[in-house]
Amino acid sequence: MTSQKAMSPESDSKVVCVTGASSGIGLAAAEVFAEHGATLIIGARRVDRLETISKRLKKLGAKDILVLGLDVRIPSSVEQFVQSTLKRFNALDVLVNSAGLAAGRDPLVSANIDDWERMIDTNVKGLLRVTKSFLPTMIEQKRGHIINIGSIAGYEPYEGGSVYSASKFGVRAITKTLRLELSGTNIRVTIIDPGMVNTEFSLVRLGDQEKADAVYKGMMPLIGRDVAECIYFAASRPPHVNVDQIFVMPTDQASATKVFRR
Ligand code: NDP
Ligand code: 8X3
Repeated sequence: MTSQKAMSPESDSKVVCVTGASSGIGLAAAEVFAEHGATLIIGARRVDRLETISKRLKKLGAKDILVLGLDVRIPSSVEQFVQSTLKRFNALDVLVNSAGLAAGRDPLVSANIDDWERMIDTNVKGLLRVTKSFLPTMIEQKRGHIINIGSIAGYEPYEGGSVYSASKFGVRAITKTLRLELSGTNIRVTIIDPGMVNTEFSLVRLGDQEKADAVYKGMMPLIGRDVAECIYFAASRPPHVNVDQIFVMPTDQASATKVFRR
């Protein structure tokens, strides 16, 4: 396989912050950036996992790594996360907002209101909070790249997904708004919208490994790495290129609800 390093030197030695780096897409994104020599700040609630991951990232080629506990729902946690990052590196080139979740798959009438709050607090308010806290630095340094993880659910609602979908419609609206508001600042804004990715997402959503496995039964889902490579592609374009959006779906998934199963 040809070295991606040679193919796209743009992200080498960039300072890259990944939220939700303890699992799935965020973890895979951190790995790809590490392979390209980036300096990484990795955040999530499970710091023990991040510590282990950090050792691997170093071996993969990360220039420097800062591990920080982060709960995007808690303002003081976000504030501390951002301050620690800026204190150590005094700059941020790329922010990957991958922290997120779905909770439950019940119809709206019987859904658990606590689940709604978890999803909105994490996927929408958490993403907003982290982004807002890093933006003054990006504006001042006259460069930066915000990469949000949306979803096919941000375009196509499905039964049992009302609030998760609403949160991802929200991520799309926020991304577009930022793209408009940041015009002329040199800051790039991208949304990556995946279909089904086999991560811990379904386990978190359904709370049961058997049910989570059934989501991907008979079909070939994406893996975190597939999405991470899209993230890296966007981040490694030359500065005059803004990849606005990448839709990435499993070949077996033609829409939010049409999935081919063998
Ligand atoms: P995972 O469950 O594997 O990873 C989710 C990550 O988010 C974990 O690192 C978790 O870390 C972190 N996280 C969750 N809540 C918080 C919080 N309050 N504060 C900080 N970090 C948090 O799922 P994915 O990697 O699949 O999900 C990543 C993103 O991709 C999400 O936004 C999801 O909506 C989106 N997505 C996923 C798809 C899929 O099919 N898997 C498809 C389309 C989009 P920790 O628990 O340690 O805090
Ligand atoms: C996750 C993909 O189809 O479960 O965003 O909504 S789906």
